[in-house]
Amino acid sequence: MKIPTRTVSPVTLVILSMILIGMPLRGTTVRESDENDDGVTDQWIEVVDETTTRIRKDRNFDGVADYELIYDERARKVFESLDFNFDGRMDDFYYYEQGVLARREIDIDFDETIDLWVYLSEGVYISRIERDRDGDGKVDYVKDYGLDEDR
Ligand SMILES: [Ca+2]
Ligand SMILES: [Ca+2]
Ligand SMILES: [Ca+2]
Ligand SMILES: [Ca+2]
Repeated sequence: MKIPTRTVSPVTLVILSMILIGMPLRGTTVRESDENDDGVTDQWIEVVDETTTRIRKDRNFDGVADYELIYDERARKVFESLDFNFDGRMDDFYYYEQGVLARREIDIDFDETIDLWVYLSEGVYISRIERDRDGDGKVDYVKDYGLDEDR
């Protein structure tokens, strides 16, 4: 639970605390929609808290969400994930810092363990690649890219 403190006076803060203590925690609000009008929900927008909103989508309309996006109060991406092969399990993950893509993690063989980590600078330049080539969950190959190189 976060209370904005920058512009809040002490009195307001006390009142806010009383309200928060006195009220049961409200559940998250989920807004559902049916983008392809087939009668089955395929998009969920969930306000998790003041700083976090989560969108989930069912891109192939099989009833199972296969895309997730989390963004912050300034509409900057925080996290994104994708079920590339539509088996119901996410396998492609995007981690953002200040809204800029910093790292991507991919489960190449869809066995629910990450095989490839890609680190980016400025959101586009690959700075480092890590691989787990034998599938034991541990990195066994690392490639660092010089900052002067294009890729
Ligand atoms: Ca639908
Ligand atoms: Ca789906
Ligand atoms: Ca998958
Ligand atoms: Ca894997």
